[in-house]
Amino acid sequence: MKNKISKMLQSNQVIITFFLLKLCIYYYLIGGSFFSLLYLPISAVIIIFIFGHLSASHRKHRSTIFSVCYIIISITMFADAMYFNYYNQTVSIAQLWQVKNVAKVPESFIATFIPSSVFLLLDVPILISCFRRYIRIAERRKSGNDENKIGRRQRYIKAICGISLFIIIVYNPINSKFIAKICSNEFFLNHTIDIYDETVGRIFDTSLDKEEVLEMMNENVQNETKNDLQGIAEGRNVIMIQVEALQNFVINRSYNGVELTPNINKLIQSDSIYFDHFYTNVGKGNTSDAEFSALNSLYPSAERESYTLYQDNNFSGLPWKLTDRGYDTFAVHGYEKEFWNRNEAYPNQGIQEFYAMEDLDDSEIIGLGISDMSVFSQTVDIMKAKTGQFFSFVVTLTNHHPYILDEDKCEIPVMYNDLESKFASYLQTVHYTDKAIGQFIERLKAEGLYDNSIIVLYGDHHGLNKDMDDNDIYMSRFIGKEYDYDEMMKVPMIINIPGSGCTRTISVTGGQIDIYPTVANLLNIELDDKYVLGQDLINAESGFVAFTSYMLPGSFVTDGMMYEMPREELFEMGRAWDPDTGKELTLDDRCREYYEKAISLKVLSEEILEQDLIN
Ligand code: GP9
Ligand code: MN
Repeated sequence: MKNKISKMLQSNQVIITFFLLKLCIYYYLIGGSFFSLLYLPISAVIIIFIFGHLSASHRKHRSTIFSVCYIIISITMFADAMYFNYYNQTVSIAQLWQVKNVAKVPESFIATFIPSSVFLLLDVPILISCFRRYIRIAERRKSGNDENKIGRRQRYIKAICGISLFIIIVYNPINSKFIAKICSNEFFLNHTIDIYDETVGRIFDTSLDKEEVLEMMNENVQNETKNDLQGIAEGRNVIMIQVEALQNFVINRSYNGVELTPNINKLIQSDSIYFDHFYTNVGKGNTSDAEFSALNSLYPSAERESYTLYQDNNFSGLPWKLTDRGYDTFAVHGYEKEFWNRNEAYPNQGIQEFYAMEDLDDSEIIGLGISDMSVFSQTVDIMKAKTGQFFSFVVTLTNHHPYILDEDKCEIPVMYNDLESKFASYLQTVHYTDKAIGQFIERLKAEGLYDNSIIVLYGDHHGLNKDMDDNDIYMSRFIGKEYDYDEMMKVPMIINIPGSGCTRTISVTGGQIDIYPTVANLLNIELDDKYVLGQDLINAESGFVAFTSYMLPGSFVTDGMMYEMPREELFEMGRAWDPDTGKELTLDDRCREYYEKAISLKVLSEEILEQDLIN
């Protein structure tokens, strides 16, 4: 028996079977579709080709070379599976930086982990030892017979042919959409292209010239001519609150008889403009990208956090405009200064002071950092010390994945069906954050800081990923329709102007990209900068938001239509639907135009940032 097993482990069939099994698991974990059936044999051929070449070679260190290759392949597959679970995309070498950030949020990392992805690593020691045995036996068989010249030549010819074919496919000289689709999905082709793009490709990147950028701006950015509510809040303090993972579905809703966000709801009811078709447009820098977009009206990079990529760029967004008008500008966040590179990025964003965990009283910690209640209370103390007008930017944290809250603070009675779910934990932390916001507003009133301010409050991104933690099941039950991107990407935006008598709901489509121009109109700030990609939503007749993360570039939402770009990156294979009713829409010319606009806006923002065009 022992002998049999040992023999089996020395055969190349076993090694190949392991390869195939691993590929099946891999393609399943990265959203296996009908097309995976096509990618799988291609990956199998490539992996068998590498294995075959190495085993036939007479190189001294071939076992070591194979081991290193196989470890790299396996780790990349594992990273892809994890990353796909969160972002709906495979990983790029541009995101190697994320390892550092992930290490700082271990609870979120563990909560994102899919147990079956372990299978992508488990076979590594077995397979490496199989390969070593296989080589040893093969060597013994040859016993001293050096590879002859013909054999070697044949092996080299095969290798050259294989590599050439691979390069031709990657290069795709006939520009075939079918090949392009394979290249963006098949493991080896996808990662080779990514490595090329991020290294050599960057050197040869041809950028648009300034005139072309401006022309694209004219074609793709809406220009409003009306001036409703212009200057209604001129000269007031600006209190901007970016709420961690606040989704729109909790607004004006009760759960098991308890109002989820009573304080935000109360705020909406008087002197507030509530934007109920408002979406997150973050890139890979999540929270920090929501900040970046809201402050500058630019789309963040689709690759990594813009706060690092463009930390030294020139900006002229909202904090700068207010600085020019004599405001004190400061940000408060209950986590480490250097997370998302905020400490380096804020000065060029026009934020003069940054109060982070290191500067604040950190005696009350919940989850990742200082509790929202404590952060808000300390923010009021900072405001009180200001003698002139201020712009305060508070970024909350308690409602952060995986939504951990001490039992004595959990006030939502969870129904039997939702027990132990991430959905229920989320409701608890949302309710807590809402309470903290309520206390903050009361405190502002008590300190005489409320009446002469405007409050801009919005969510940064989703809290419940539709593809994780069975969120789709719990959410679909709660919202009474299929939990799709239209609800996942929707966050609330509220602008409260105390004493204005202005209470309304605006349903035109908008996103974080529109915050700066919308607030600028209320404060009577002229948008003299050329590079503003959003629009004032109060005076807008229609709206548009492009997505780059969670939904692939090319995806968008506009009034009455949402479109999801498929992984195959072919417009025709995407899907469009009415974000309100869920009704499927045809992929007509209008939809294609919007898809092209979404791509143009992404390119435009990249050009503005890469070329540092803002003065
Ligand atoms: C940490 C906070 C959370 O500083 O911004 O970031 P997120 O994980 O949501 O991007
Ligand atoms: Mn966040």
